[in-house]
Amino acid sequence: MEKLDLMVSDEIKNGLDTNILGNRIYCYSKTSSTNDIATKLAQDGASEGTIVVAENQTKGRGRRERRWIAPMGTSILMSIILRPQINITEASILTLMAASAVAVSIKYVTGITAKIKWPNDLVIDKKKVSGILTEARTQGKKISYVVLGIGVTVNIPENRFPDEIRDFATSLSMEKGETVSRIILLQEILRQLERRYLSLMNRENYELMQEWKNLSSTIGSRVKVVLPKRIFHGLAVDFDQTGALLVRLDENQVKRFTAERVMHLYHI
Ligand code: BT5
Repeated sequence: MEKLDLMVSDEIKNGLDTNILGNRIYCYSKTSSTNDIATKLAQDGASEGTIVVAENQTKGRGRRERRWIAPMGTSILMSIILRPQINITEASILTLMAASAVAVSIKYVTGITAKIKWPNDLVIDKKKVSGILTEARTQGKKISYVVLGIGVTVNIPENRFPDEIRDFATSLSMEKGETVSRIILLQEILRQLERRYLSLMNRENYELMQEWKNLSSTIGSRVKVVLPKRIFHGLAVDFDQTGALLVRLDENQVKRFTAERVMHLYHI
């Protein structure tokens, strides 16, 4: 019989060779949102690298309080506490770093190519398979902690795919045609993330940005950028060093968009 892939602390620790990420692991079969639990832990002084993992969330969320949907036991639902020595203006680089780490891990574990759709989605042939939610608490201009929330849809078969997301989402098992080990993928994500996090703390931002650009599906795409009160169309041409998107508008002027201002980005 196939071994059940349960997200329990002992399984996650078994063979995990990271130094920081996963040094404390909290696992829940059901919780509100792993980001909420991690935020509470961070406020109470939890150390960098503490992670919170759940099989099910009753209030799983994305940006702007949008819902994150993940049937019980199907996904990686994880939040990681970081205490980086960077300014708040640099916080969005953490999202990019996490997106690269997840894309590289998916490739390594499954062989599947996932691309990064700016700012925080991972897509396989335009269908979303993962989303990242970065939430930071600041003290002055400095960050006191960051909670990096990562959702990856791993094992949902076609016939169990929730109707709400069926048209634009996919799972790794659907793409691969077989079940994928969530534990192995989660461990790889922690490994890849730690490597990039240490590089970032060593100020090796340039390499991270290059990698991220190479993994991006947004650069070179025609895009529709939806802000709260305006919509822009153009060609996504580049990112700047803060991770903001540069779009050559149809009127030919280049406009810079930050993730905080953009409600939706469509590749058209
Ligand atoms: C995100 O937001 O993509 C970030 C998602 C982060 C989820 C993780 S799970 C662990 C941690 N704890 C949490 O509570 N959250 C984090 P955003 O870019 O706003 O995208 C949200 C949109 O993605 C929704 O409005 C849906 O359209 C779509 N969506 C929801 N569930 C999805 C799924 N399983 N697969 C693909 N798309 C989904």
